[in-house]
Amino acid sequence: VHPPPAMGACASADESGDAYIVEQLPPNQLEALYTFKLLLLGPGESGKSTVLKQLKSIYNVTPTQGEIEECKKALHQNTLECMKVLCDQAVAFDYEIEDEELHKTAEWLRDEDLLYNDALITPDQAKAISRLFECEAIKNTFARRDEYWILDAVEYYVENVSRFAQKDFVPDEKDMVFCRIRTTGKNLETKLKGPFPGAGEKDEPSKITYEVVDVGGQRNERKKWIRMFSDVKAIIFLVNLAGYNQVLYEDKSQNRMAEALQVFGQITGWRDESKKPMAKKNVIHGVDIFKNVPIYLLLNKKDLFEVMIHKVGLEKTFPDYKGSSKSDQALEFIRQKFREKCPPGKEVKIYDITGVSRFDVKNAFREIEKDLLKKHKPRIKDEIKKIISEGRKQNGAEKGCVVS
Ligand SMILES: Nc1nc2c(ncn2[C@@H]2O[C@H](COP(=O)(O)OP(=O)(O)O)[C@@H](O)[C@H]2O)c(=O)[nH]1
Ligand SMILES: [Mg+2]
Repeated sequence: VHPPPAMGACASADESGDAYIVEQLPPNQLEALYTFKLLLLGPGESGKSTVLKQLKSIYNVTPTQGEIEECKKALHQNTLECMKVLCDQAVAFDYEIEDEELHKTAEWLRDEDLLYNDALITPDQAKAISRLFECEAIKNTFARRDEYWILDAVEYYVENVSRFAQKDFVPDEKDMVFCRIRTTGKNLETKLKGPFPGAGEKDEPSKITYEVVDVGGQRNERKKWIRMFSDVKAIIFLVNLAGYNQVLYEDKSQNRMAEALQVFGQITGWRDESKKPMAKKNVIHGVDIFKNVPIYLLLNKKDLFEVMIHKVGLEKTFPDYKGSSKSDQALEFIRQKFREKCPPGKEVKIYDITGVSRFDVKNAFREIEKDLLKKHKPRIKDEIKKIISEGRKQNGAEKGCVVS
């Protein structure tokens, strides 16, 4: 519903008349046209929630008291969970913890109920955890982290555990980024509003809005993705680069990058032509809805990847890799693997980032924004024209003048 254009508008059906009427569009209507619903997709732990946290910080959405409290609890739980995994795994690897005190700490951490009672770590427990992390058995276990599942931020949690355990501890921005809360159940839609990029033309609003949907990534959450598909203006697909050397949380026998490639192929609508009848069954129904939706691929956790690639070659997961252990060569190989999971004609823009770095997320998002505007502008301009012409007709009818 638009206000009637100002007097004389029905006489000026030329370009300048359009611009004139555009200025009469209420700002909220123009802003609504420049509202983009973005879907964050990717397997569990690829970094969707981390990227969203960074975007919130970039768009000055301050965390609520509830979120800060939730983060505090999560940091304690994350630390305990990591330590529990390490202690269990040390036993599985037959690494003996000789020191009696440390052994006791390890037994406490291995208790099945540890993660169910939401207990916060005390300062004494924090000290014990730090000591335990430094002992031979746990060090050796940690060195073999590619053989079992563990959260990626282990070191951050252990390094900061004594701070977390302080009575008056309040998580800072970095803690907020590093805490890991599994996204389950409801999908989290976040509104981000910022200044419109660039100089701003007559038919552009002063603000641009993003509605970012962060969905659960684990296998059991993926069925819900399909319901989020309507009205999506872009998909941001996250992949954990370090996943070439890691296994899944929900299936310890599955390599994380293999899983990411498969899910990515489902989203782009790629079909394995060599297995036509089979492939159809495996495809999430409805991905064709994404045919015209731009997909941006964020290869995340570059920090971990760059360290890892010097220790474990890409050929471990991709026997066809013939390149060196240089990270840019390996990275290009991975990019190519993902490009190959796009159906012919589907272009995907790829950025590699360290999601825990605000700077990286900001830069990548600026590029995405630029591209998104370029892609959607023709459609938005058409919609504006439609609104104007309807406004004219309405105005003409009201005034009794005929507009061609
Ligand atoms: N080292 C490192 N850790 C990251 C990066 N991005 C995310 N993480 C960690 O990976 C874990 C999973 O991230 P999260 O955003 O919750 O993944 P989601 O399941 O896709 O939402 C968290 O512990 C993050 O702190 C990164 O770029 N580097
Ligand atoms: Mg999440």
